[in-house]
Amino acid sequence: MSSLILILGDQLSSSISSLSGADKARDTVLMAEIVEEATYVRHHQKKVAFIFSAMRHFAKELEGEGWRVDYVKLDSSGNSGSFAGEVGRALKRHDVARIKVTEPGEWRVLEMMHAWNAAFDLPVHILPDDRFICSGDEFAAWAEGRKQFRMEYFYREMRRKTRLLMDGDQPVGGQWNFDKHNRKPAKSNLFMPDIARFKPDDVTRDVLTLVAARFGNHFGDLEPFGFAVTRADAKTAFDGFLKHALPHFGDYQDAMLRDEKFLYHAVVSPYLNAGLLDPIEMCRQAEAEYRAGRAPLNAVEGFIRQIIGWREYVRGIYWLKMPEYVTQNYLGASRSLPDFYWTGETEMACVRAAVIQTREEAYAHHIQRLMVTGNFAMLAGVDPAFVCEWYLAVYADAYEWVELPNTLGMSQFADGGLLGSKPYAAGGAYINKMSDYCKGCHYDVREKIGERACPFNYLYWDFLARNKDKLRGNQRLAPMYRVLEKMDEDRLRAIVESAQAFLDGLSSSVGYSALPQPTAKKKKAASLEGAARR
Ligand code: FAD
Ligand code: DLZ
Ligand code: SF4
Repeated sequence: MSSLILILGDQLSSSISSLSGADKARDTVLMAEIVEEATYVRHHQKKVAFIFSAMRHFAKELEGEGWRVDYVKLDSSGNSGSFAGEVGRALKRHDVARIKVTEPGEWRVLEMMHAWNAAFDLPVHILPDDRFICSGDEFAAWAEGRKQFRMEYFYREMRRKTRLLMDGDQPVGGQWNFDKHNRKPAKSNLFMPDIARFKPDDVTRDVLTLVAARFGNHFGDLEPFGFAVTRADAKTAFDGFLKHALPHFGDYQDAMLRDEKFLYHAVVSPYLNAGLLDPIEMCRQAEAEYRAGRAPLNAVEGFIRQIIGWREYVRGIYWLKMPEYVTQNYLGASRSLPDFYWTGETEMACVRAAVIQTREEAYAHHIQRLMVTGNFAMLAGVDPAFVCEWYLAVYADAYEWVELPNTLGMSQFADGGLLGSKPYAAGGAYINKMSDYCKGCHYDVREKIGERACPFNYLYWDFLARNKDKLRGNQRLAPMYRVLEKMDEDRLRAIVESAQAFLDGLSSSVGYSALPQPTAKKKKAASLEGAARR
């Protein structure tokens, strides 16, 4: 039976399940550049260029391996601009008996696919995405009966399953987690490796011209463009990380430096999430560095935990809890996203650095996302729908399955503690300890109240006071609530007034053309409608 095999822009792996068992002589692969995918949130220009260029290179690789690939460019005549439209058009070009596709990473796209059987009157085979270690069913079985989910316990299961860093049935080194050896503040005189950057070839140059013309009003700098767009170059980038950065990965995982955008991070998430790199292969390579004595256990364990622990855990939660998950707003936050998330125009040096680097690179490392932009949004009470939309649009590695639990759950506590045990809320002291941002800031991190006080300081206490009913019972926040309860009334009033004055001064005018449309609310409504229909 001949098949039309649809391969999506984040399924660029030659081992993808939709290709396994397929017949090169009979089947046709369909890949399509889709305007709806680039604009349902208005993705960063670099992200769109990365995906289109990586798709074009992957299509060529498949053709080189003997596959028949029907590739629809964004500006191909008749391109309908949607997945359903392109599948429909392809079915007129090819005489096939069924449609095959690996399950998509987003619930939104899976919903579309569920309608195709009726729309095209053909069987639609949606195959599991076996690039992940834990299937949806396996995660659901693990989650069954647990009141709270904790990544640490899930991670141990994944270690046992993959046999990574195991000595028999025991973890190498006698512990599952070496985090207490990690998380040192970085010093600016440390040697920081450069990340690999790749010169755009002709294919990428064509894509850059296209993206500039069609998506030039999206957030983000398109050039200089240095992403790897092939598996070979992505592997080169990862090999560079293993050699130069992995040994310090754990030590400086939570550090931030003004002039170092990447520190010792791998900067491979766009490649991994698009399918250019394989998670298990990466972890085995990292383990080999430890076994060969080239990287310490705390670094290698920490790295492997991010991939087989956090990455798999957030995906499990996404599929377990969608579509309701997207509507969660436990703290009832309702503020609009301040404009400086798009412009970088703020006196807060830490936020400015994170936003400007995001605009330039479509990348910020985890602690910038969590403890700077995420922390600020939560303290300020920004509606999580707007926060999620921002994170989904601006990062080259962002797809809803990974972005949503990280943003809504981990960083905004909007799921009320399902994903993590406490809100990642912190005042300026934390940022000052882990970074060198505060030295050059307009605000004074030591000041708690008043115009020059660090906004994170008064917003932190204002957040705890404002959300007392919901958070007072959280054991991990109990010491902070004891401090709050003992706080002098006048001081608390002054804190709340400082917070109010600062928040009142924020502008959320959504005032220039590069700003995405506020689709988050519509998305929420659509999700609920979809859920109600089923
Ligand atoms: P490293 O720090 O070098 O870590 C290595 C790898 O571990 C990463 O490439 C990534 O694949 C994986 N990893 C680490 N932490 C996580 C995590 N919490 N969840 C999933 N994978 C993880 N990651 C995304 O891939 N896409 C997103 O859209 C995304 N959105 C985020 C939003 C917020 C608010 C926060 C706090 C985190 C988000 N993350 C997201 C997780 C993390 O910040 C990125 O994976 C990481 O910064 C990618 O950079 P890196 O490759 O240098 O990672
Ligand atoms: C993110 C993205 C973009 C910008 N463009 C395309 C595209 O043109 N064609 C395509 O197949 N995929 C694209 N993607 C990735 C999809 O949005 C992604 O496959 C779904 O969100 C499911 O994870
Ligand atoms: Fe950020 Fe406050 Fe430090 Fe300024 S003083 S960089 S706002 S933490």
